[in-house]
Order: sequence, then structure tokens, then C-alpha cells
Amino acid sequence: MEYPLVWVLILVLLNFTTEPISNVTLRANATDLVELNDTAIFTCSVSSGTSLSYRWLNGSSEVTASDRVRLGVGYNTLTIVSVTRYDEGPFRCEVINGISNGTSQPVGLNVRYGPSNLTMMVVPEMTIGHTAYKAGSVITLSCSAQSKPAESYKWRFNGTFLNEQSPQLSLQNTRENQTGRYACLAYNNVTIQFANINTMIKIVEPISAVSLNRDGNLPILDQSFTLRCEVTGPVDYIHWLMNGQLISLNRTFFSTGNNTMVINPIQLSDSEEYLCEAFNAVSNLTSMTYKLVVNFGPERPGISSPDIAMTGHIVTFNCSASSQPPSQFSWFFNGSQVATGSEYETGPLTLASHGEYTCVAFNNVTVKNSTVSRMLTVIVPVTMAMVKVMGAQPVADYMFTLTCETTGTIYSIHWKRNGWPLYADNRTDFSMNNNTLTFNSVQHSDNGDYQCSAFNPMSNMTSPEYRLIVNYGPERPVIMSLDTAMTGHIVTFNCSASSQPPSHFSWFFNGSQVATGSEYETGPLTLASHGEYTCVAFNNVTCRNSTVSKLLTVVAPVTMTIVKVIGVQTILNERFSLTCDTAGTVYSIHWMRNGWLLCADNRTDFSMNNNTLTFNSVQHSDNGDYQCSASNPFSNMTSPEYKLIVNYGPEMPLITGPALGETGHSVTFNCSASSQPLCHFSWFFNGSQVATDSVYETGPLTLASHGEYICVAFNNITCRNSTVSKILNIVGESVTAT
Ligand SMILES: *C1O[C@H](CO)[C@@H](O)[C@H](O)[C@H]1NC(C)=O
Ligand SMILES: *[C@@H]1O[C@H](CO)[C@@H](O)[C@H](O)[C@H]1NC(C)=O
Ligand SMILES: *[C@@H]1O[C@H](CO)[C@@H](O)[C@H](O)[C@H]1NC(C)=O
Ligand SMILES: *[C@@H]1O[C@H](CO)[C@@H](O)[C@H](O)[C@H]1NC(C)=O
Ligand SMILES: *[C@@H]1O[C@H](CO)[C@@H](O)[C@H](O)[C@H]1NC(C)=O
Ligand SMILES: *[C@@H]1O[C@H](CO)[C@@H](O)[C@H](O)[C@H]1NC(C)=O
Ligand SMILES: *[C@@H]1O[C@H](CO)[C@@H](O)[C@H](O)[C@H]1NC(C)=O
Ligand SMILES: *[C@@H]1O[C@H](CO)[C@@H](O)[C@H](O)[C@H]1NC(C)=O
Ligand SMILES: *[C@@H]1O[C@H](CO)[C@@H](O)[C@H](O)[C@H]1NC(C)=O
Ligand SMILES: *[C@@H]1O[C@H](CO)[C@@H](O)[C@H](O)[C@H]1NC(C)=O
Ligand SMILES: *[C@@H]1O[C@H](CO)[C@@H](O)[C@H](O)[C@H]1NC(C)=O
Ligand SMILES: CC(=O)N[C@H]1CO[C@H](CO)[C@@H](O)[C@@H]1O
Repeated sequence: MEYPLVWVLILVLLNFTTEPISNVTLRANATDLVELNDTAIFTCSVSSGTSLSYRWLNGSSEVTASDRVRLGVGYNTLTIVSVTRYDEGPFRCEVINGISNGTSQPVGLNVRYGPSNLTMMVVPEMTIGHTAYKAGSVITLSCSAQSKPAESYKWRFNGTFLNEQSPQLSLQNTRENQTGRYACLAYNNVTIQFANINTMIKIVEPISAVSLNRDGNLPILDQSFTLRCEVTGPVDYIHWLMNGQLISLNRTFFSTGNNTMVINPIQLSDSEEYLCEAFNAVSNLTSMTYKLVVNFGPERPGISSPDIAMTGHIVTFNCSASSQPPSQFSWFFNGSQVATGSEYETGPLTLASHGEYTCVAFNNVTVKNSTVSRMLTVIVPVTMAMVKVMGAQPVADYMFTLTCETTGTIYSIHWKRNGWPLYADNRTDFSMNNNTLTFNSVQHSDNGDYQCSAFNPMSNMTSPEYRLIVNYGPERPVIMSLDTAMTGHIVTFNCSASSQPPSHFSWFFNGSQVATGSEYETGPLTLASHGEYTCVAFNNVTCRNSTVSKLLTVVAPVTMTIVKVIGVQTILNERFSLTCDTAGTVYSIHWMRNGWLLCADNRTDFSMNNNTLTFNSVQHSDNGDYQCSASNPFSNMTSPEYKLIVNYGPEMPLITGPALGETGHSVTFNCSASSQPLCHFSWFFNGSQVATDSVYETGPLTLASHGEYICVAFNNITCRNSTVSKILNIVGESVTAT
């Protein structure tokens, strides 16, 4: 923009006669101005000079015309309408002509303005998210404005002027009642301009204390429980925490306002650590932990103790129950309270201590109680066990009972035999609480050493051994002796019997007692000693006796034997008997024939104690030499031989002799017959005996001699006869045979 001015100067140089410029003077018609209200007018003048051209400078910058800046005609005036604070200059005017130039003294303007751009600064600054100041803070409000001359200030709080007139208002030790609208008023007494600005300051007391407490009753299971968060200071809201976790309220955990939280119904699982945290605009504060313990019970009370104890001992009962707080316990026995406290120690027990012990658990918070009982069985220790016989001594086949005598409380009794446990079988009964062992029918096999052991749960004792020996008998009495003895000898009888204890023996003969003791010795025997000897065995425990007898046969020696015929003669086919005549005691008689022992057959009978030999029908074949032999156990004797010849006949009579005789001649007939002894013959002819001999000799034959000749044979022993006949024919000289 230098060209226009250059051109002006050139024109001046070309068109005017020039004078040097001197004494360039700048004037303003006023320098103390009010911004925007006033117009500044500068006039530039020279003392001498022609062909002048002007240039205006604001500081070092050339002033150019604008809507507010006007250059007068000839440019020697400068008008600034509605001066601003930026128009203070210093202004100079520069005058040039072709030969010289000149510059005025600078002239400045004093433009007064403001207050404008009033701002207020609050220290400390409110950070984002915060809306209030904590009570007690120092808050400084500082106002500043652009103003010339300097502005003066006034402060108002909620419209009320404060005394403060500095640009700063310092709020010391702030209180909540200082919350309100703060305004600062800036005033320029030259421009007579005001400016104000305000801000809202909120001061909140910090929360100074928070405590969490129960409100009302202690927490009891299933009931309603209220926690109260006591806050000192203004509170905007409260957070509830369980174990550090924020609780989102629901139907069970709910708030009724006024800083309470209700838990209804409360559960055991709600026994946790609770906190409340109170918030306001300037602070938050957390309570101490409230350790919530839900009270309940007493539930499931229980007694721990032995079930059983011995007299003299001390038992400790312990009662417990699920309970919060722990229950208080009382103990009752037989309807009276005997102790308090969870533990109850009995004194030394007696049998009277037996019974039911009751513990009452009481929870003084829930105000409930619960009862449990326990039975204590008191027993007396087993101090004695002894096997004893009850009733009679053991006798075989009888009932026998052992008893176990004990002292103390007996729960069970066990029996042992020879160290082995004994079990009941169908013969052995254990009865009366096992303290008797009963043998329904005691046997030898039951012998042994018996012990009983008595038990109770706390003690036991085993008896000394009792030796059972079953008494029995006498049984199977036996006499040992000779069966037979000879006269003059002495016999010893020995009696024995199976018996426990050993039997006593007595001896009887012929109805009289003859001895006592197991052995009996006879005197020298006579035949009168023959007979039955009886031994009576007596067991004085079983009170039984047993008798055995023995026949003693006393024999006299055999001194004579002889075979004799009894009765009639020996006749064939007839009955015939021989007898054996003896002296002495004969046990047996044997018959011999021809030295051979004879055995009975269907024909031969031996009878009369064998001393007769009977032939039912004696035969020839029975002929022989017979002996009898008599014997007893000690002697024998054989008889002399007896010759038996059987008599018989006559049999088969036979006539020998001719059948034909000549007259005048004699004929001899011979009659014979089988017979023993020899028989006698008689001859008969024509009804008359004609001869008595076996031989018959007719006289001289005649015709009359013709006929039947009869021979009669007669045995005078058998008294039988037998007849035979023969016809004799008689011929003359000439004989005609028939
Ligand atoms: C300056 O000039 C203006 C305009 O010509 C005039 O109104 C004003 O009164 C003058 N001021 C003084 C102090 O002369
Ligand atoms: C500025 O001008 C206004 C009106 O235009 C007037 O009221 C006011 O008083 C003036 N201020 C001063 C300081 O003269
Ligand atoms: C300059 O001019 C002013 C007024 O125009 C005058 O008062 C002053 O005496 C002059 N100075 C000189 C040296 O001429
Ligand atoms: C003003 O005059 C001085 C000497 O008197 C000269 O040196 C200077 O260059 C001149 N300035 C102008 C802008 O002509
Ligand atoms: C604010 O309260 C304090 C006491 O706390 C009192 O001294 C003061 O005058 C109160 N200020 C106002 C403005 O009410
Ligand atoms: C100031 O004004 C605020 C907001 O209008 C109000 O809350 C507060 O109570 C007032 N304070 C006083 C002291 O009047
Ligand atoms: C303006 O106020 C200042 C101080 O604040 C004072 O010295 C001066 O005299 C005042 N001027 C007027 C015109 O009131
Ligand atoms: C209620 O809230 C409590 C605590 O957060 C929680 O333990 C419980 O289960 C909730 N109950 C229901 C019904 O949601
Ligand atoms: C809690 O607030 C309820 C109303 O919301 C009121 O009825 C009750 O009295 C208050 N309880 C206490 C202890 O202030
Ligand atoms: C609680 O206050 C502490 C300072 O006391 C602050 O650090 C913390 O952020 C605050 N907590 C919340 C949730 O406002
Ligand atoms: C409950 O019993 C305990 C212990 O005996 C006692 O300290 C407490 O004071 C009792 N509480 C009540 C409510 O009786
Ligand atoms: C220095 C400063 O901030 N000046 C400002 C004053 O206010 C006006 C308008 O209100 C602004 O334009 C300025 O920049």
C-alpha cells in the first residue's frame, strides 16, 4: 500500500513550489476517552512547508481508513469513531514534501473501558462428577474482568451483599449453610459499567460416622431381623454389603427407608459379615463389620455318656445341642435337678444311680428349650463265680443241676467243659438266666471239669473248675468164679460191677447173707454147697443195687459105671433099653458101640439124662458091645462092655425033606428057622403034635401018611412062633408023580 502515498508525494513535488517542512505538530482534541462512546480527532499541522503530504502512523504501522477510521480532506486530520481500547496509539503523523519531511511527536489516547469479560474462578475447582464442596474446605472465589481504570468489586450471597470488596472472596471453614449462589459485581466508575457473574456453591458436611447395628430383636432363625445403618451427617444413599459384596435387595432383603435393611425370614445362611456404606456428595463412609450370627435352637440335643457303668465309678454326661448362642443346660434325675452346665459328673455310682438322666437345653435368646434323656445302667462288678451242685449229686440218667453262684450284676453266664464252650443240646438245658446248667439225664459222657464264666459289660469272672463225675451203677454186676467144683474143694467168688462210686458187695446163699466184700470164699464144698450164690452190689450214692447170681455146681467124682438092661429081653423090632448105672455126679453119659461113639438116630433114643439108651425097635444091626461113659467136669468112667444080641424069630421056617414018600419007607423032615436064641420046633400032622425037635422022622409011611406036615418053630424068648408045612404024597411001588 506504499504506492498511493508515493504517488501523492510525486504529485506534490511536481505540482507545487516547495517549502521545507518544519515543526510538524500533532494534536488530539481529547485523549481521555471512553471506549465506544468517544471519537478521537487528531489534527496534524506544520509551521512551514508546502506541497505537504501526510502519513499517519499507529505505532510503526501506517493507519489506513476504514469505517471507523476516517482521514480528513488533505489527510491532515484523523478521526477514530467509537474508540476502542486498542486505539491507544501512540499516533504520529508524518509530513513529506519534495524537499523535506517531518514527523510529529507521538500522541497516545487513554481509552477507558470495561469491565468486560468478567470471569469467576473458584479454587479449588470442582472436578467433574462432583457437585459440592466438603464442609470446612477453604473456597476462594476470584473474579477478574477487563477494565480501565481498574474495576471495583462487590459480592453477594443469595442476593445479599457481603462486605468483601476485593476481587477475591475467600470462604474459610465453610459450613453447609453457606451453600447458595455467590455473585461478584465488577464496576468501572469511569465507564460507569457494571458486570456480574455468579456461581452456585454447594457445601455438604462430610459423613463423619457410620455404624451398623441391629434394630430391635436379635436375629432368630425364621424371624424378621432389622439392621440399622446409623449415619452422622447428611446421607444421600446407603449401600448394603454382605461379605464385601453389594446386596441387591429383594423380597427377603429389603429396605423400609430410614437406613434400615430387613431380612425376613432370616436363615442360617445369612450368618455373614455385613457392612453399610453411606454416601453423600462429598464423602462416603463404611461402617464397621456387623458379624451377623443367626440364633437358633436348641436343636437335636444329644447326650454323650456311657450306657453302662459299674458301681463306685463316676460317669460324666455331656449334653450338647445345636444352638446359637450355646444353650444352657440343666440335668434332671428322678424328677429333681441335679446339675447345671453341659457336663454332669455323677458321684460314685450306686445301684440307685440307675435310671434316666435328662438334659434340658435352653437357649435364652430364642427362649426355646429342648430335652433329651439317656438311660444309665448301673451294674455291680462281678466279684465271684463258683460252680455248685444244686440238689442231688450227679447220678447217671437222672436230672442233675449245676448252678453258677455269682455276685455282681450278671448279664450272661457261659459254661465250659474241659475248657471248651458248652452249648445246649436236647439233653442239656441251660435255664434260669443261664446260671444253672441242667442235665436232664446226666451221662458218663458229661464227666469233665466244668467252669462257669459270669459276664457283665464291664467285668467278668471265671469260676474254679468243678469236676463232674457222674455216679452210676451198679451196672452189669458180674461174678467171677468157677462154675463147677468138686466136693472138698474151696471156691472163691469175685463180684464186680460198673459203679461210681465203687459198690459195696454182699453175698447170699440159700437166702442167707454169707459174706460182705467183693470176694467170697466158700469153705470146703459139700454137695450141699451146690446152688445159687447171689452177689448184691450196692452203690450208696445212687442208692441202687444190682444183683447177680451164679450157680455153683458141686460135683462128686464119678466112681462107678455099668451098663444094665432095663426090663425085658432084647427082641427084634421091639423096644429095648439099656441103662448106665453110675455113682458120683454125672454130667453126661456117652454111649459107645464097639468102641465107637453112638449118636442118636430116629430109631435110637437117648433119654433120662442120657443114662438110658432106648432102641425103639431093636435090630440085628444093633448087635454089638455097648459101653457107657459117665463124666463130670472133673472125672469120668467107662463101663465094662455089654454084649447085645438081639433075639428074634423064628423067621423063614423051612422044611427040608422029600415031597413024595413010598409007603413003608420012612421020611425025615428037617425044620429050620432063623431065630435067636435057637427056637424049639414041634411037628403036627393031622392036628396032632407028632414031634418036638427040628428033625422029624416019620415012621414007615402008609397011605395015611399022606397029608400036610406042619412044623411050628417057637422062640421062647421072643415068644413068637412060626409055622411051615409040607405036603407029603405017598406012592406005592409005582409012584405017579403029581
Ligand atoms: C473536539 O472536537 C469535537 C468535534 O469537532 C467537539 O465536538 C469537541 O467538543 C471537541 N472537544 C474538545 C475538548 O475540544
Ligand atoms: C456514553 O454514551 C452514552 C449514550 O450514547 C451515554 O449515555 C453515556 O453517558 C456515555 N458515557 C460517558 C462516560 O459519557
Ligand atoms: C511551532 O509552531 C507552533 C504552533 O504552531 C508554535 O507555537 C511554535 O513556536 C513553533 N516553533 C518554532 C520553532 O517555530
Ligand atoms: C527527510 O529529510 C531527510 C534530510 O533532511 C532525509 O534524509 C530523508 O530521506 C527524508 N525522508 C523522506 C521520506 O524523504
Ligand atoms: C451458618 O451457621 C453458623 C453456625 O453453624 C452460624 O454461625 C452462621 O451465622 C450461619 N450463617 C448463615 C449465613 O446463616
Ligand atoms: C441461598 O440460596 C440457596 C438456593 O436458592 C438456598 O438453598 C439457601 O438456603 C440459601 N441460603 C441462605 C442462607 O439463605
Ligand atoms: C473513580 O474511582 C477511583 C478509585 O476507585 C477514584 O480514585 C476516582 O476518583 C473515581 N473517579 C470518579 C470520577 O468518581
Ligand atoms: C436376596 O438377596 C440376598 C442377599 O443378596 C440373597 O442372599 C438372597 O438369596 C436373595 N433372595 C432372593 C429371593 O432373591
Ligand atoms: C422409618 O420410616 C418409616 C416410614 O418410612 C416410619 O414410619 C418409621 O417410623 C421410621 N422408623 C424410624 C425408627 O425412624
Ligand atoms: C469414597 O471416598 C473415598 C475417599 O474418602 C474415595 O476415594 C472413594 O472413591 C469413594 N467411593 C465412592 C464409591 O465414591
Ligand atoms: C443369656 O445367657 C448368657 C450366658 O449365661 C448371658 O450372658 C446373657 O446375658 C443371657 N441373655 C439373656 C438375654 O438373658
Ligand atoms: C481478552 C478477551 O477475552 N477479550 C474478549 C472479551 O469479550 C469479547 C466479546 O465478549 C471478545 O470478543 C474478546 O475476545
